[in-house]
Amino acid sequence: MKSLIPITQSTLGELPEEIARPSYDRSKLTAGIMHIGVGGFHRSHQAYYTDQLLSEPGNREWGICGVGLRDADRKIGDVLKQQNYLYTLIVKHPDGRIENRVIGSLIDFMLASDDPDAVIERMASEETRIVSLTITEGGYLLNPADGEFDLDHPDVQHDLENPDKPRTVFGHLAAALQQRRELDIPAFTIQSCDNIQHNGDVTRKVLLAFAKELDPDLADWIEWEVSFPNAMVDRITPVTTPEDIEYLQNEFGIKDEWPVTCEPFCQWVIEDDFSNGRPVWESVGAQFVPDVTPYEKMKIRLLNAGHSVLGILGSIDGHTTIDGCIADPLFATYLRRFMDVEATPVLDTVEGIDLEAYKASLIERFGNSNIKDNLARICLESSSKLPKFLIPTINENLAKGGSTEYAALVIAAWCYYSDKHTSKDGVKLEVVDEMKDELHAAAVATRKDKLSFLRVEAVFGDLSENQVFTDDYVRMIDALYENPNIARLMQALLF
Ligand code: CS2
Repeated sequence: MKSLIPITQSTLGELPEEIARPSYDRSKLTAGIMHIGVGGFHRSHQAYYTDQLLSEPGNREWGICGVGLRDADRKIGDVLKQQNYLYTLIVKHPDGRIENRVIGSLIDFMLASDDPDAVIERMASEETRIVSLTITEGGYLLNPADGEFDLDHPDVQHDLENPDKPRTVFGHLAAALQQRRELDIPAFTIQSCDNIQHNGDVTRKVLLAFAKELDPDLADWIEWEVSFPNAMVDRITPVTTPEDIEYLQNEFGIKDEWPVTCEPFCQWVIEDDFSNGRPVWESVGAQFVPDVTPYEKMKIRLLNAGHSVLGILGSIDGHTTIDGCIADPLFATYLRRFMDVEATPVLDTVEGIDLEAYKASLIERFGNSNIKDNLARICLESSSKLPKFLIPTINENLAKGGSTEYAALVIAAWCYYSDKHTSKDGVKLEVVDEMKDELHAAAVATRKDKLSFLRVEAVFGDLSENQVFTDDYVRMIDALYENPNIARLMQALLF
């Protein structure tokens, strides 16, 4: 058998012709960007845009140094290092066409749990001009009930007591900014790439809350000197599977231990507010706008919430992927109805944005049968996602007398899911959620108190006190616990 070509800088020239690869000299790049949270999404999105930009003349200062904060990131760091930080982006079109491209914008990786000092020092260095983040919705340590930073979180307390040996993102950012301030080095921009409305504003609020506790002068300096541009980010990126690795081996004889697969669609809408320069990402398709609010709200309330609707209902029905749900007319119709009747009426209409076309394009993207986006990924950490994606739509509809029953069924189904950890047919569902135990206990208690799940205030706020909502919800809980045939309940709402 022919031996496989490992992906490394020195073997790029041996790759089959149809694999695109960096045309630029990577040895000349410097890392103007440090990125915390190098998962699939960062690699299919920001690193992809940046790779395209580096293919244009100039821009050499905008390479990316990845940062992992947790010991669990060690493995990815080792794989990346062994591949000289190169990896293959496998873009799968709905018609079956596949484009493969080796991405070269990542040029280094540091593991903070090994040596936080080195990470802080590099962040504090003049070369670093942007620190970007994909730390997931839960990574901002917000208390969903009041939206404030959770200063009592054990890791935050640790960082306040040991500012030189931080564990959290915010501890690292504050320590690095403190050094810059002392050395009179201009602040870097902090650029959130997470699915949170006003992700920049949220990051600012959280970092300031942390810094105020640490050193009020530093907090003042951050307030003046650091920019936190809001942004909407979008590209569906399923979890990498062994099949993705085998595909590259079998089709091209390439050994890439951590490729990433994604859809062709890609969007990045950013507020142009950078304190220390920025890449001209607009020359490779990003949009810079004065106010990103309508874009991010539209995306989070339709795409991300739509994913959660399918993820939770679909898992109970026995579906396993998003495209599998969309191929089922009941699920496709339900999703569209939720979007039209509940999500859209509480979105602002914005000139230049055609919501009808956007919704239609989402159904098409979700239906891409070459993207096997597992419902398990979608349901991961639902307790951090639903307060951002779905619950605001419910609250806003309740405030103006709008419909909430399509969403109520999702919450009732989530209670059932958290209680049983199985589909309607008893097939096990793996639950990965920081609040798994609490949600399970609250869901189990439904037998005694039908609102017990809704009373998890950290997720639902005061939703359990709204009778319009609870009437629907209790009706659905009764029906589900009597017979978990979710399709029947979806049908009853639709027709
Ligand atoms: C998904 C997102 O995490 C989720 O539940 O909705 O990861 C989604 O695929 C991306 O935001 C697409 O841009």
